[in-house]
Amino acid sequence: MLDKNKKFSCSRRSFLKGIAATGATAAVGGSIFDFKPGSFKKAEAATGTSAKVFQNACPRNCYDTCAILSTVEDGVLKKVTGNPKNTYTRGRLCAKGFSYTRRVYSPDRIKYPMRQKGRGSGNWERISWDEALTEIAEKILQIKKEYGSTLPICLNKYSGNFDIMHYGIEGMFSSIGYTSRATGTPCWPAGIDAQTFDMGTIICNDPEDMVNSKYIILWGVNPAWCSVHSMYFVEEAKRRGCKVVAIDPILTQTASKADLYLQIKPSTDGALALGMVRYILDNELYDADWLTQNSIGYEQFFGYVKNNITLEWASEKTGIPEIVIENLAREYAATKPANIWIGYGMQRHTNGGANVRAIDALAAITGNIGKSGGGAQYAHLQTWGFNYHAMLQSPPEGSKGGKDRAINMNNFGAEVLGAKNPPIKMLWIACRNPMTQDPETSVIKKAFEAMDMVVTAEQFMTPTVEMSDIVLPVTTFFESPGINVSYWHWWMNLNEQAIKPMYEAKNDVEIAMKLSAKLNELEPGSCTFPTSGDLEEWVGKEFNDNIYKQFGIQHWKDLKKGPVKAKNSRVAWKDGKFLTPSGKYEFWSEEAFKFGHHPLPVYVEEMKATDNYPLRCISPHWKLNIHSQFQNLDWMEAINDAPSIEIHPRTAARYGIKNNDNVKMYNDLGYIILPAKITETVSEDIVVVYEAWYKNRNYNVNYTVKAIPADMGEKATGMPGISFHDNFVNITRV
Ligand SMILES: Nc1nc2c(c(=O)[nH]1)N[C@H]1C(S)=C(S)[C@@H](COP(=O)(O)OP(=O)(O)OC[C@H]3O[C@@H](n4cnc5c(=O)[nH]c(N)nc54)[C@H](O)[C@@H]3O)O[C@H]1N2
Ligand SMILES: Nc1nc2c(c(=O)[nH]1)N[C@H]1C(S)=C(S)[C@@H](COP(=O)(O)OP(=O)(O)OC[C@H]3O[C@@H](n4cnc5c(=O)[nH]c(N)nc54)[C@H](O)[C@@H]3O)O[C@H]1N2
Ligand SMILES: [Mo]
Repeated sequence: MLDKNKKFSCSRRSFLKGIAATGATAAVGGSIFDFKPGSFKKAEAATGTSAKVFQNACPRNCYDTCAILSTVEDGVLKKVTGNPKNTYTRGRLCAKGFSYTRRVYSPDRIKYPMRQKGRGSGNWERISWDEALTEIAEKILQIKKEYGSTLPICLNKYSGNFDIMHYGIEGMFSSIGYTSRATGTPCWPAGIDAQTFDMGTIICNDPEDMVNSKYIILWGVNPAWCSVHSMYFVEEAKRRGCKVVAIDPILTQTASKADLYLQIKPSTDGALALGMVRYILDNELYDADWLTQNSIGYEQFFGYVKNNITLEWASEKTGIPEIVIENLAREYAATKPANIWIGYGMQRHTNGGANVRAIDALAAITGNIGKSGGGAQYAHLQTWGFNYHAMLQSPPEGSKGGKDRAINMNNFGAEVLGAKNPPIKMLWIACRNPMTQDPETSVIKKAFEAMDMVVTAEQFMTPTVEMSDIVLPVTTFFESPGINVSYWHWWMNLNEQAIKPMYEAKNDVEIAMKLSAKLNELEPGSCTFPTSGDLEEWVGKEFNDNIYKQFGIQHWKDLKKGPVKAKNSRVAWKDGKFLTPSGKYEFWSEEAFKFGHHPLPVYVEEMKATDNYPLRCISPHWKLNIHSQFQNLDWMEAINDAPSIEIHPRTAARYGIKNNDNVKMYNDLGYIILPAKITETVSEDIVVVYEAWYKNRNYNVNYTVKAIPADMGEKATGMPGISFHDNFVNITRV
């Protein structure tokens, strides 16, 4: 399924196209935690008579993809709350979600199209939509004429808005010809490939099923910040007698809620998993029946572990005492069902994929895969079988260039600068902030500087907009309709238009329509994207019978009554039918070998510190933003901590650094200066700087992060992932 679509160039497109084509979903069955939605009526009753309540859906790149109820009075968005009909969201939002009423009306919104005289100059002037579109369309046509194709035009779109309709941005690009596309994802690809080699694709249990677990390992994942609604199910499992273990180099808020916290040395998770496997083997605690019935290659895997892995070695690698590894292995193997949640944070390493394979193997040998309350949870795309009507557009007849050109999203700056025959001359940025989110910010900046034209469609004046020539104001999701599903839970939420678009803002799909009209006006036949259409009707065009069947609805408008949950299996791999070439769980994966990896889940050496750069900087996700979103709002600024660099007391003492001292963190790529926060929550060999964008603050860890690829990701997403956390630095007091 994934293989044949590998050529598709943009982020999740290969998956989505594959799912759209096959209508693929998981097998049937499953147990669901029963929630009584009593407070829903209260939410409606609380609204006055002139008030209307709308169904909305948070479209951010977040596990939780929340179902929202919004109250609108006299055309003004007054209140947002979680929709209690959704048994995952359970009537709650996160702090970011509750700030939406400010985000929509923020004085900082981009209100109308603007042109900047000199990138980075701040010298902006308001222009009309017609002027903006004319200038952009003329540039597209001029490039096509000069270079003989539209390949010099590059799209970089990713995760600012995961509404299904927003794949119309890719559609807009397909409809002008063959173009260059930022391909791959900075997010989760190494882990996807790992699970694809082991099981054939990614599928996880319904997170609501965690309540059935007796043992949960939260492995390199921080749901207390990054998936707040999941914590309810972790806590409920605990209440029912489950033990919770957290494994992370940082004592996170999640770890603080666990029964056991293991401060592992970064990038050594595979060693811990394999050490546990060794103990389980030696003590014959594995599930031999499951292995013989459902897997191939376990004999070779066991041979590898017996010959290469010792507990002593695992302990030395991970920094976790042998006795602790033994206890963990024994408890994990003996307590059924046991669930491992594998985070995205832990796979952002040069051996991240291999580490995920080792953890999968641990879950498999103990017979936990395919069980309610068990599993190796990573993600799923089983509810994404839409038509991709907005996305699937064809190039105009006679388009030159042959096919789209893939530009690695995870080395975007260098690849844009290096593109030849033809070079890249124009960028279109949507749902993205590469100037803060991508590695090697200084190289990204150079790439922007080298362009003839940069267009960014945005809501706020981000550092990426600052490096653009034209900015186009886009709507928030309250201002236009859409449809959202999650890569974690199994709900579908309709997003109704609740208020009129603010100022001159337009939805990205509407922008595509207007651009198409302008291109065809200037050169008839130059763009195949529809030039008009009703956005709500377009939502309807994303649905098909398979989706209706999966969610048990007759028509998409049924969703106006509230979110619905998929009816099919929410226990991954329950039927033991894996989507690997052999149809079994593959400890031995020929497919992995084809992609240049060892066929077995072996340990791959982690990257190590050097004399010049002796500290590893981990730059994970922050609680009060989602990447470059939310933190720019005044409401968030009011409650947020100032950004800092977190340092262990002993490390700080070694460098003569005290709390709040200004610290320069540097390597041969660049540096940043931040106040020190001395804390025992980080281990001695690391420093922590959260990835974030703060308005008007010179704070961006990615100035120091090199574009070092992760080991895996190419099979499923077209490009390897990125090792954000293999960033070696030094520090000094300034
Ligand atoms: N150092 C470091 N860097 C990282 C990471 C890390 O762990 N460490 N994590 C990485 C990960 S996992 C990810 S997913 C990426 C995320 O990086 P991005 O995909 O760039 O994500 P966001 O910053 O959430 O969104 C980008 C922009 O989309 C805009 N936007 C929102 N809605 C819309 C819309 O409807 N239309 C348009 N046109 N724009 C919209 C927002 O205002 C925002 O400025 O960052 C990566 N960067
Ligand atoms: N509040 C908030 N929520 C978010 C996001 C956000 O930015 N803010 N981003 C969303 C997105 S796009 C994503 S991808 C997810 C990310 O969700 P998570 O994966 O939960 O979050 P991260 O912060 O990327 O990483 C989780 C943990 O991995 C740890 N880690 C790093 N290296 C290692 C390692 O080698 N071994 C182990 N065991 N742990 C390691 C980090 O210390 C961190 O605590 O969250 C989503 N939700
Ligand atoms: Mo992500």
